[in-house]
Amino acid sequence: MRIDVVTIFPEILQAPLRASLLGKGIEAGHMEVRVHDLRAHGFGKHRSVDDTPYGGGAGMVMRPEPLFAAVEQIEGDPHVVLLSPRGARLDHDGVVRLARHPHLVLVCGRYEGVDERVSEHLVDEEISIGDYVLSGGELPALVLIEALSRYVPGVLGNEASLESESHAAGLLEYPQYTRPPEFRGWSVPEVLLSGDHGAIERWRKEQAERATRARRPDLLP
Ligand code: JBZ
Repeated sequence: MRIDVVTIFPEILQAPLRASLLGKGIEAGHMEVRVHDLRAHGFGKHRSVDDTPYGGGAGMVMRPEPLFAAVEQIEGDPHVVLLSPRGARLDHDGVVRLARHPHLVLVCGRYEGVDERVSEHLVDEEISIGDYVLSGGELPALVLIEALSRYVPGVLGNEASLESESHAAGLLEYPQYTRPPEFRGWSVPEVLLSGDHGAIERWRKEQAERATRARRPDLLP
């Protein structure tokens, strides 16, 4: 899978893309991520990429020309995604669907938004990671890249652990414990120390259903 990111803040993306499992997957060549500085296509001494909104109003709007130039200089036939608060909310099914595209371009919005001609004629779809206010699409792009990386063979490392995870299975995870068996008087549930794998499996299923009912009833069938 190949991902190109277009942003005025490449430095927000760089360190997270090098770290952790994701960084290793990229380093190993399972996934290719390139970050493009939108200001390379900006106007004037300050390489400006924004301007005041027609019709008036507060804030600035991203001009179309730098965004079209940045995306159109990327070779291939990518699926172009704009990270935007006006986008469809990202969920597990959305990640799986986007992961089927071999080549994505992620365009990070900034300022008060992007010129509507970008949405209409450059971008294939708009995605939001959730209903809270952010300053730009860079962190959402990272969230999407990490979520996508789990569906790229080789990046996760442990393919078997994918399917059992929450959201993939439609339930929250059961509670996990590790050593010590007692901490400040709080004990690990006896069944987990019993060695009875059937009983452990039943307990975990029951706990996953209980947690989902209490915390995320919207996930239940
Ligand atoms: C996003 C103007 O740039 C923005 C601002 C907020 C924002 C995004 C881009 S993407 N929020 C989200 O995923 O919710």
